Amino acid sequence: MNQDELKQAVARAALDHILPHLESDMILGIGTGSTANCFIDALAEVKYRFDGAVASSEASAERLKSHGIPVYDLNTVSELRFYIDGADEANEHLHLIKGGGAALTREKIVAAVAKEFICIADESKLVDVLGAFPLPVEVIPMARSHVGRELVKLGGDPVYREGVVTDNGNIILDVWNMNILNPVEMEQAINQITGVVTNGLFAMRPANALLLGTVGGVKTLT
Ligand code: ABF
Repeated sequence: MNQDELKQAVARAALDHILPHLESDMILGIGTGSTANCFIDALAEVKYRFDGAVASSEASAERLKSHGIPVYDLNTVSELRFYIDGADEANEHLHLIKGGGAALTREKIVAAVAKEFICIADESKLVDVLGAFPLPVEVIPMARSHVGRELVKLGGDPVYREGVVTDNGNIILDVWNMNILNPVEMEQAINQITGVVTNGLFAMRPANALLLGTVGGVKTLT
């Protein structure tokens, strides 16, 4: 199986996971990225079995709409039973690094609302220690240099992601060389820096289930 096939397999497994719970008035939280795209395409097959979705990015909203799936503003929705999204790295505690696609803030908001966060990824994303993937941090543009200096004090090497403006009008710093042994503490420490909007560590609110596409089949970690 190649990586695309693993993504499709894991997307299909996530659909199987939620299928028995779908209800006609249910709204789903849907993430961003190539694995989430596989899930959106699979979800289209059962679009009459739920009401619609909240998307974590404009790109995913467009993809959902192209399949005829209604997209709602999160402020009009009181409950999300499921949030299905990918990740850039995951550990066995279901702590994640997300935000390679620059949608981390909206992803974190949707994850905060959702009852159950199902993370879908191919097995290459599972690591012992988070941080080989550069940690994305969304920053208010005028705070870029200040936040960069503070991230250096935390042990990282921040790099400005050139040419990228988030859906919220902010910039991204990618922090290299972080060996994240305590993800909850690191998430909190970065959040404390003035000018940081969000960081891509999902440890205070980890995934509830991690579905991993492997050559031997889909493995579920909870
Ligand atoms: C989003 O998409 C992100 O948080 C993460 O950056 C990325 C994973 O993308 P892919 O599924 O394409 O590897 O979920």
